[in-house]
Amino acid sequence: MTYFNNISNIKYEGPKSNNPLAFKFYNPEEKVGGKTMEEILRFGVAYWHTFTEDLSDPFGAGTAIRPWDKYQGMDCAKARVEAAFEFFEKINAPFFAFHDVDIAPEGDTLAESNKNLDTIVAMIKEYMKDSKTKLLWNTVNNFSHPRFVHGAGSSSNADVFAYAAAKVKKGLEVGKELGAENYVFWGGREGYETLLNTDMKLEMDNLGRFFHMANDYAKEIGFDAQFLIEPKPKEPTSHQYDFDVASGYAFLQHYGLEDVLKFNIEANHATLAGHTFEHELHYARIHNMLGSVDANQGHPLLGWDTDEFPTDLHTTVLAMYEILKNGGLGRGGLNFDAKVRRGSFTPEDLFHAHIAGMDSFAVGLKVAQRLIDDKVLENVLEDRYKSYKEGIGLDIVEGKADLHKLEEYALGLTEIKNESGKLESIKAIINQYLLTTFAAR
Ligand code: XUL
Ligand code: CO
Repeated sequence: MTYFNNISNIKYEGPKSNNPLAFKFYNPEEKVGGKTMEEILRFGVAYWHTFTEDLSDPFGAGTAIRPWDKYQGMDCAKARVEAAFEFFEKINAPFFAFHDVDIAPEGDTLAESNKNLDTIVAMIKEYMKDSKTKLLWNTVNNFSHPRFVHGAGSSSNADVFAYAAAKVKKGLEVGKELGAENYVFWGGREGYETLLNTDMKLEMDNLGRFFHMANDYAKEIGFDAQFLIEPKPKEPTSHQYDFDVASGYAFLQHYGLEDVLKFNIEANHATLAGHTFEHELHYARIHNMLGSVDANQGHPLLGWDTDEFPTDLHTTVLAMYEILKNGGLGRGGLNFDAKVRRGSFTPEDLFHAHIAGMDSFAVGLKVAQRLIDDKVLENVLEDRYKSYKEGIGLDIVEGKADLHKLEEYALGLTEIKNESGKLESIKAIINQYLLTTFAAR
């Protein structure tokens, strides 16, 4: 059975193409800085937004027209797998990602849920044999069901902790079975609403224990995926324990987990935390903790996780700059944790959305590579911090200065001269690179 009958494989046609069902900038085979775009960008399709999401919002019912929705229960889950692999091939996706409940319905008991999962995982495994699309990561949904009302690994109820742990155990087995490159932990409800009824220390300690147990079990079964933690400051809880990369890193260090997990950084989570996407990528990169990316964007006027497909080119340039400076994403990728808008309800919109996102990151990649080749931002930093290359600055960075020495130096200063940070000039140069990279083509 096929589901996207009026759509053929999406091809690269170049910037002059008028075909909405073609890539204008993403040319998978094109080399940028020695590697193909496909190798660098490692795009992933998010199962939940593309095949499970019905596009409902708090004020209205779902609008999505999905040909597989004529089926129910396990039949629908099976139809989704067929549709997913047709979509992966047509959009030419190297990767996909899912939560347990995206691929198989939960049963009345854990054993029944696991049985449903086994059936669908076996089917996915069969489809993967004839597909180039690999599993970027899987995870388990330990936040939607009412049992997780007080959290999962940080729940006040030990039975829920146990249930959540059992779901992760199964998730790790599923990841191993399907050869997942990574395993993600997004702490959907790992936080709290109010300190009036919360033992924060116990909850955080338990969360630390939860990650160690998962790591021990992954080792036990020989599942060697990279573990990733995905920070988000709020939503659904008002205080999430992994607020952003900085607080997440402190948490990992405190619980001896800094060698166990890296970060899966989501653009919209970064902006919800009051950071830019590039801030979060940069913070992870300079600590060698950048693992993977959930590629989306928020709405500048809305204060919640709108999960839009990424189209802001300025942001994709700065994101790809960080990723290239990181030496790529390793086993990670750019997973479109993004959904079409409620008004974009046709199956075809799923293609338009992915094309827009893939093209936007392809532009970002090419512009960022040019910025790096021309050392544009490296020269800015070199010049701005030159005072640390000699004299008292060099003494400071080499640890040869103490407060006595610095006081003596400061007393001898007759004037302190600062130089311009040239911010407007730098922004104009980035615009120039953005506009000229494709101008001649
Ligand atoms: C929620 C979110 C999740 C994680 C996986 O904001 O980003 O979809 O990516 O659980
Ligand atoms: Co995400």
